[in-house]
Amino acid sequence: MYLESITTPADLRRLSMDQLRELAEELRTRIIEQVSRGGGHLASNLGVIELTIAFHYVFDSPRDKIIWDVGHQSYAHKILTGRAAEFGSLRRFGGLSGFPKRSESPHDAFGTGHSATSISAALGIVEARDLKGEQFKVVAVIGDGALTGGLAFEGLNQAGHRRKDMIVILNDNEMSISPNVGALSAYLHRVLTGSFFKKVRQETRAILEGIPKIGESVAKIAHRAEGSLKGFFLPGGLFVDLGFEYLGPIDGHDIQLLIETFENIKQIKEPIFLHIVTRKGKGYKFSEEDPCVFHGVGPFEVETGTQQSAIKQSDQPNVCSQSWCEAFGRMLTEIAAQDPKVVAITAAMTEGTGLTPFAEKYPKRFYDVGIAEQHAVTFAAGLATQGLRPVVAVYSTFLQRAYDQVIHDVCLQNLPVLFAIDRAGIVGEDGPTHHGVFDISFLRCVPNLLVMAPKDLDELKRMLVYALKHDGPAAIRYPRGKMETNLSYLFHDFDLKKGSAEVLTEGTDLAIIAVGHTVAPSLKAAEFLRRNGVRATVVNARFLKPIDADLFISLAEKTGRILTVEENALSGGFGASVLEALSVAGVTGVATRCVGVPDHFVEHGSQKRLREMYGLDENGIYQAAMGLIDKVRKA
Ligand SMILES: Cc1ncc(C[n+]2csc(CCOP(=O)(O)OP(=O)(O)O)c2C)c(N)n1
Repeated sequence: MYLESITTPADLRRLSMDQLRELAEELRTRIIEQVSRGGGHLASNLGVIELTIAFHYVFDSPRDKIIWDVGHQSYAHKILTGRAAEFGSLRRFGGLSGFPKRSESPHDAFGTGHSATSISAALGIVEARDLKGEQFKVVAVIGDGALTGGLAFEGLNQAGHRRKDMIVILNDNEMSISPNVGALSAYLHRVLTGSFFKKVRQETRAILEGIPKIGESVAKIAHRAEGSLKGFFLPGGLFVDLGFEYLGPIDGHDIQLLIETFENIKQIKEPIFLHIVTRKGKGYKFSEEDPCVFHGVGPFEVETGTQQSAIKQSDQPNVCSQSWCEAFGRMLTEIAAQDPKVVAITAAMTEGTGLTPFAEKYPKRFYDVGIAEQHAVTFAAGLATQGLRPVVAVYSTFLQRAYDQVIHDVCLQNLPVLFAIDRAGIVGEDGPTHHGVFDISFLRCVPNLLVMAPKDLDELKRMLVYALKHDGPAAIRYPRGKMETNLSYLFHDFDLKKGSAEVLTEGTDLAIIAVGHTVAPSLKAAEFLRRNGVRATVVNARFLKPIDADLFISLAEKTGRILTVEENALSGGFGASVLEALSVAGVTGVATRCVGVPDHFVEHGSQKRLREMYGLDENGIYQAAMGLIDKVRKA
């Protein structure tokens, strides 16, 4: 057992090569055990264990900096940098984050969670280092999936031009979450498989070994000549042309080779692009066989690879059997059968957004554009100009990437693009980089855009049909997970009318206006209130833009108390829009309270726990309502 003896990266240097290999296996076992208990990103972490050991063996973190792109593969890094004892708290509330986090450790040089940021961040650190006259190495580690993001190329573009001392390691496993797609991926594949490449490389070496040394080492001349030959003949030349010294591809599971390569490139003070090849899910049968399923997993049984979420739903009678995203994917596939103009777009999240059935049934009408949300949105705008009905299925947090495209390319031209915004609200263990708590605020100020939130799956279907007939852009937001309460017992007034809300229960003491899935806990809170003699009107907002201002104003006048509930930032959120409407209408003397996310980043933890913390569950809503009643009684 070597793991216990490693409290800082320097401890690695006391181990022999064989011991480092054993350590790699210990790390694998530790990570598999932990993820099997608490869920997390398994396959990506198993693929970079040797890379992580070699980095910390050769470089001197935290002086030297490693920037993990996305950061979902930083578990071994966390364990080797003094966090082994806390590793059991990974992704739990108050425990270690599942991503690098600057406040967690000086070894986490840059906070990540979204793709394609590593090269830009690394270059910023490099420029600051040089301006300040400091000496250290900076290494960005980026996957072939993350490299499909435009931001990565913006970083490469400037880094190659600046010709600074920095290292970019491409961790190429030919997988994004699902198999990587696009011309760049095909290009990297040619680099890996091209026997032509290997042959020319060997011949170049052989020729250049005969050239006498003139100042520069033969190896360096060979390397340069090889680079320029590559520019002529070989695919690896792309990175050379961008101003990098390209090295590789090398085996990313060979610790000795990695250590030797790192020792060598550490000496070079130019931009280096090192291409390593790894296997996603390496060392665990089930994740090697299905790295996509084991990319991000819930708890599972180590012996069989079976996930606990596969447990029968019938054990939980009040929970709908389908998650929001699965339901969305099924519904869109049904709608597409009626309307050939409907096309679907994802930015590398086919499975996550529930689009697998659509992709299987309509492969020609389905586009996985890579991790490229900005492109996805403008591409959709282009499709819409030609009379198609594009649906961009995207997580709320990743839509943040494409905000200008939403405004400038879609809404300004009033193009009928539908944004299916998944994981809206609190997402749980992935934490602050992934909570979708800003979309209402950043979308409701955009002209032409309709914004909707369904209270249940039936309404989701209605909204999809409605939005796909609407002559302009629309967004529908829905949460992560399954519906917690089955609302099918409710009467559904299914004629969606632009900007009109739905009154579910009537009472004269206060009005609770709830957004989307917060309708269910609001109805439960209203039941508790009734038991305490308080009669509440519960309204399903349905439209977050335009809102049903007339209804809300009349309820304010009738009840004198308005409570809004949303899983979004309170700043600029739905509640704020209701307060604006009351103010514009000159309604006075109304007690108001908005439940939502206050002005800070929500940490990681289970959805249940975080919802409790922010008063977004039935008890919290009940307490907020009682507070409003008491406040006015006392006043
Ligand atoms: C902007 C953005 N869009 C989507 C995601 C979701 N996501 C997380 S990891 C990942 C795939 C990353 O693939 P790669 O960089 O090759 O790393 P690997 O997991 O294969 O090691 C995606 C799409 C994200 N983190 N950020």
